[in-house]
Amino acid sequence: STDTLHDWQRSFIEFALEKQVLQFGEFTLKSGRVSPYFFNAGNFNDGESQQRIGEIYAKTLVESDIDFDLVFGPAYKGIPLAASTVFALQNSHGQNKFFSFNRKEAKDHGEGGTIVGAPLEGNLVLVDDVITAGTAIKETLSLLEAFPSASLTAAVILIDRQEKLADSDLSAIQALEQNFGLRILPAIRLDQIMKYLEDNGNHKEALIAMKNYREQYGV
Ligand code: OMP
Repeated sequence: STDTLHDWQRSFIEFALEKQVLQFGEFTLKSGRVSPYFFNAGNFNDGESQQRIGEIYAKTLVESDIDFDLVFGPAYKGIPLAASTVFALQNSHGQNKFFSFNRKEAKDHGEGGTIVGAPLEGNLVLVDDVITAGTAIKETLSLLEAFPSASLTAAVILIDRQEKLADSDLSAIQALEQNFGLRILPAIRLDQIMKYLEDNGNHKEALIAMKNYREQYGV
């Protein structure tokens, strides 16, 4: 619920601030909305970051009890995420899972095909960084239509921005769950980040801007 913030979530938010993954300012999103904060997972650019986010994806999956065989990382940003996730699943949970990812450009020589890694079959989960309107996840869903023996059961993401879609009162997550029967598992939600900032007392101006933003676009 809104007010619970686990220690690991607090410590992850602190780490995201330290790595300048979580940034405050003025950012134009893919959706066109101008946001007072941005989560740039590309700044998770070292070994410690990969270890920590891999652990978070793995923990979120293990605690969800979702049954899956393969972790799919959509190109480009999902590729290291999938690798870190399967590493953490093996290393910390003794669960050996497959992983694969797509190429953005199809290859017509060598091994061919658009998928690298394990074949896309069975129950798979996808890993991605942030959800705003769900556009990135929908793109992956349509890519997976070419693989009828693969069934996508869930998507794990680091941050749920908890935004309303432009044309409805549903959040991106609610719409994906209703329209595609897809479970979306966020490690951390915007309301939890705001709770952290509230408790912490730093970034007061950013918090005010985030409250306004959330009033306008939030669910
Ligand atoms: P949707 O595809 O609309 O769900 O937006 C999520 C994507 O937007 C992410 O995968 C990023 O490419 C980008 N993004 C961020 O990385 N961080 C943010 O805080 C916000 C966005 C965004 O543009 O909405």
